[in-house]
Amino acid sequence: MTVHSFQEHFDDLIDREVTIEPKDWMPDDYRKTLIRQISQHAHSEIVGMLPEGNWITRAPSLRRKAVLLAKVQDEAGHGLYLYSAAETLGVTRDTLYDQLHTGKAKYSSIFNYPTLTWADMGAVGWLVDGAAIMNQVPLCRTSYGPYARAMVRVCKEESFHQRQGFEIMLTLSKGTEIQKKLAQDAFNRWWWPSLMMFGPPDAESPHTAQSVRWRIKRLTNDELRQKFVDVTVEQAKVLGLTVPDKDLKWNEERGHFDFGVINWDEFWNVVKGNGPCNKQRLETRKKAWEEGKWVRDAAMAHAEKRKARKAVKEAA
Ligand code: BYC
Repeated sequence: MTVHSFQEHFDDLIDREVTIEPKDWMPDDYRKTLIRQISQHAHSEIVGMLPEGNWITRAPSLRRKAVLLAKVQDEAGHGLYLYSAAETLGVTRDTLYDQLHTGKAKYSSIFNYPTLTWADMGAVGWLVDGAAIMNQVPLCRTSYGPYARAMVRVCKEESFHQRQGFEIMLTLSKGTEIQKKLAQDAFNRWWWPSLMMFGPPDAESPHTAQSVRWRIKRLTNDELRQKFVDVTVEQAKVLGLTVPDKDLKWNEERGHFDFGVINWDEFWNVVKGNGPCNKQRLETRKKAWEEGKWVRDAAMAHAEKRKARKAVKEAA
């Protein structure tokens, strides 16, 4: 086949919604876009463990502690599936870790905000995992097979995460006046950063149009953000909490909620590394990597020993 016919075959698979697999020919830019998105997604899962990990020792009951521990552990698992999916595109895990630890790679802006009270565990589960599911359910049909398959399991677990967050918010909002205040305060602080998670407006998103054409993204940033607002506003009513947006209004004609202007300067400032916790997150991540070196070395030495023992046995 000529490059031209490889390209035609690839386009045909995309048009017919046949997944692209690791050994299939793919345009360089498609591969690069996937490595960028999947690795950023993996880094987000790993850094996303930090704001919640911070609360494991301070959870208000043994049940809450066990649930939070399980959730944070799931996130480690999601990161690992995603790094594996990225590796199928020819990049090594060491390269990806290096990009994260040297600050070259991006991860979701949301994890650069602090978790100040227990109610933040509710708000993170409800809003951050809620936004994550909204973004990730369509990715179960993304055009690259290993990414799509990883997303199926991730979404099942995210759905449990979202419900545990909602349940914390429900308990607090039906509790004492102080608990209700904590829930509203957490909602006020996490609402806008959650809307930013979907990325810049479509008109200012350099990658959306091409990614939609390649069926990597099935919906645009603005479409997903709108779906999230519509669903979450109704959930806030159940909780009896007020959405911190004076411009929020049902628009009969559009059949959607209109909402206020997002502070995109804040978003870009956080993405560029100047959010409230960027430095702390990266330092914590690097420290964990350095302090975990002996575990990695021991695992490698063990694997080498087993390999050598097997070789001796086979030779005998
Ligand atoms: N934060 O052209 P655009 C989770 C960057 S983990 C930081 O729209 P794209 C969870 C973007 O990378 C949540 N940067 O890009 C874990 C690009 O910069 P580069 C993570 C952002 O890729 C633990 C530039 O802005 N989810 O759920 O078409 C606990 C222009 O943007 C952000 C995923 O990663 C942001 N929020 O669309 C709880 C999902 N937004 O790369 C929960 C998979 C944009 O050119 N990713 N940027 O330097 C995606 O769906 C897409 O990559 C995005 C962005 C919608 C995020």
